[in-house]
Amino acid sequence: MHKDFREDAADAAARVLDTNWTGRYTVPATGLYPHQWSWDSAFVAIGTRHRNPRRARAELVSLLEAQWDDGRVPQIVYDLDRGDDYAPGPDFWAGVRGAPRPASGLVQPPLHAWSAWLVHCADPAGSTAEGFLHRVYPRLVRWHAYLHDRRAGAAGLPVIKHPWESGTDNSPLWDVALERVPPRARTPIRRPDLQHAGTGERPGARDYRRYYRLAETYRDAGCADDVAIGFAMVCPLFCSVLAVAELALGRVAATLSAVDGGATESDPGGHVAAAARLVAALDSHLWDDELGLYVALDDTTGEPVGRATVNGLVPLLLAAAPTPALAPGRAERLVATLTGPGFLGGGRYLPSTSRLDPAFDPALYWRGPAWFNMTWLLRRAVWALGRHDLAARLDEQTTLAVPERFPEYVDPDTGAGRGTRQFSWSAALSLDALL
Ligand code: 2M8
Repeated sequence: MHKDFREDAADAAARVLDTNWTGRYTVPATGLYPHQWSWDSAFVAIGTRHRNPRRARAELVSLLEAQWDDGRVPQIVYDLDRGDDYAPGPDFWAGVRGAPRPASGLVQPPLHAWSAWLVHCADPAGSTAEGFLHRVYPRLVRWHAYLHDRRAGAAGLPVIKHPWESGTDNSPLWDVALERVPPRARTPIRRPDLQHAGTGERPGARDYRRYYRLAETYRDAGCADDVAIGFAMVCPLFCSVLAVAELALGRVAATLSAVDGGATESDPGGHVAAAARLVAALDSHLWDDELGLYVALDDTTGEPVGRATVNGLVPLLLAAAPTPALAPGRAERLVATLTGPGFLGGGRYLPSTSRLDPAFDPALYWRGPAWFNMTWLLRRAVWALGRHDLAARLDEQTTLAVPERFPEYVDPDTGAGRGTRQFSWSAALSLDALL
């Protein structure tokens, strides 16, 4: 990419992030998503750290201040002034105990420790002066403990209780389990989202009835995790991100021990051991040899979900980690799948669902379009493996960001923007890729 183009694009990305910054956190998009979202903030901080590390730290601190008593970090932290602009809103979750702020009872992929480590590394002096790692470390430990302890499934991997928790809401990975959920909810369903994105680009009414029903059932059980609500899935993206986050937390712990001579109770080895356990369980339970990637597992039935999605490629992030690494041969197979006809070999950009899957739809949200966060995750993985050719190929999506006005996602063949525009993580991760 030409230097002037890079600088202009980085400036444009930074402007999106400035516009979406509320003073405490960054909304994913001003119209469609007017509150704070959990993994969006983690991605946003990764981009913001380059231009404004103090704000990147504030982004993560504000999210972690909404952590529940039981350790969970909520999917959404609501802005009460915008209560009706997104559904379900704060009223839906009101009355559930344990949340210090109005928030959803669900969670999202645990990228935060990794983000915190990257944010610290961008400005170690400012971070140390603010005591950033000291502030976030205990909260991140409790967050991971919540997932390991309260969300433990039969395979020794954490389960998600709702498709929203995967971050990939209508991925085909959840279709069969979702079919078992009655498509009826007591709460009237409102769809303010459809004022900001086309109906063909958002989950449909059938999905929403089940999303509400599940969320209602979980809420009515007090968001207790020992109550079966009819949906408990193990997601390869969620689990591998947790393993990467544990490795990052190990680095945070080692840094804290070094600066204060062990005064902070931190346990670098424990985090690496937790990551190793996750990787071993992922390798034993989620690998699909026919598809050549990792799949989801239905914790209720014990059945694997043999669908090829980008979620199943994300464990490639663990292939180059010094310890623990994936089982022998897996990295090569994942790269072959990534470059094969279902993904990069079949079209220009990285689709969220394999082009060979019967549900593939280039316009429909997580069932085909190319997302900037998935491309960023895979780019990190192939770069770490020394596959700079593939990293350059994945970088091609970044060139779409400015002309398409930082879209939520793009058509994986034409690159045409889809969903909402001026979307924060598309801007943040483009900024990260451009600098
Ligand atoms: C989408 O999810 C929300 C529910 O959390 C929705 O569809 O309304 C997903 O793309 C999710 O990954 C993302 O965090 C969220 C906000 O950008 O939007």
